[in-house]
Amino acid sequence: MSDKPAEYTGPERVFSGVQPSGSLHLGNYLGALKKFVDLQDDHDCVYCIVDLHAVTVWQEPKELANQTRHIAAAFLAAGVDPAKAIIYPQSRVRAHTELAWYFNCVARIGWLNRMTQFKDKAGKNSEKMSVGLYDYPVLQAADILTFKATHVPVGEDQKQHLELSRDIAAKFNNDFDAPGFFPLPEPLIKGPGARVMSLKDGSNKMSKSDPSDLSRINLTDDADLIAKKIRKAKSDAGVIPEAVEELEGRPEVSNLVGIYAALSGKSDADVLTEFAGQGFGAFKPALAELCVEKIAPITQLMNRYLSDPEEIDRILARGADAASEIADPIVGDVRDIMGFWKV
Ligand code: AQP
Repeated sequence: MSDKPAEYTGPERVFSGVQPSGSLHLGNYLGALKKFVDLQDDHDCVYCIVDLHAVTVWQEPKELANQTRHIAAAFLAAGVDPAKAIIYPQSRVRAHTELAWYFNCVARIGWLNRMTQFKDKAGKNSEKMSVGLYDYPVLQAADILTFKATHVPVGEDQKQHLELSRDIAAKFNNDFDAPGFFPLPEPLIKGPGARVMSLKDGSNKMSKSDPSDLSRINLTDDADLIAKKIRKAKSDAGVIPEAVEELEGRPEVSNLVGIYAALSGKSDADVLTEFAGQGFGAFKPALAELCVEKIAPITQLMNRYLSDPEEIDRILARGADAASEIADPIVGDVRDIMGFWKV
């Protein structure tokens, strides 16, 4: 019998990432950023701007560094505090790509073939997509496990990728007789805002890459634009129902109620009690007002941070050093476990 512990017994750590692939929207804020802030006081947190993931689709080289600063500004404006959490760009920490290669040799092609996000993003053009887009979930597993992160706050759309990270961790531990070396990371998905849907189609998630800007509320939108987008959001001819069960079959209404609930910190049921029987002519202005109240201070702060890019760069460089200090020894241990030559 092995004397190694069968399960991971190391410290807990939180890791998550956001791509610098466009302006952040309300879904990114509620599904990720807001959770990042809630966790930073009593957890060891690492928050990464995943620029290596962003380049799985074309990114304009002249824009990429600024997009990274933009996401850093959004983190800071949303309340992520670099004194409490590590914030850094993924491309500055080499451990991500090195571990991703080792994991490429652990993960099975059949596992990746089942990933629905690749199918959604590639559509009928999968043959023309980059190999990186296909391999994205393996890099994501490396992102998480290069810190031995135990908890990953993400939106609902990332659930399947997190399951793959767990499978890769378990197979690595098993194949290399290293029980408990990697933790099996737990997704932190539950809670309001885990799945914010498009304002134009309640069956699609709100997304940066949706061609219609009216489908999302960007963290950079001003009050007038937010009000316009909510006014034009798809709803239906009915009124706000009394009970949560009555939202069934009304995806757009359910989404608007969910957004109100997530932003106000109330439950869906409480929002329904407040607005039951009212039409969208009354509900939408209330929702627009709440959105502006919550988003405008973040936008203002983001602009303030963006006016001092050198300060953002200092924060990111310090974060990258701190991240490497944790990640490099873990990847060094992986090399030893796999038996690579060393002097
Ligand atoms: N609609 C959403 N509701 C809740 N959470 C969401 N997230 C994304 N969309 C929603 C969460 O935001 C975090 C960062 O996401 P990302 O930028 O790394 O990539 P993504 O999930 O691919 O976001 P987008 O907007 O859909 O980008 P594109 O269009 O480029 O693919 C993640 O935790 C994600 O779950």
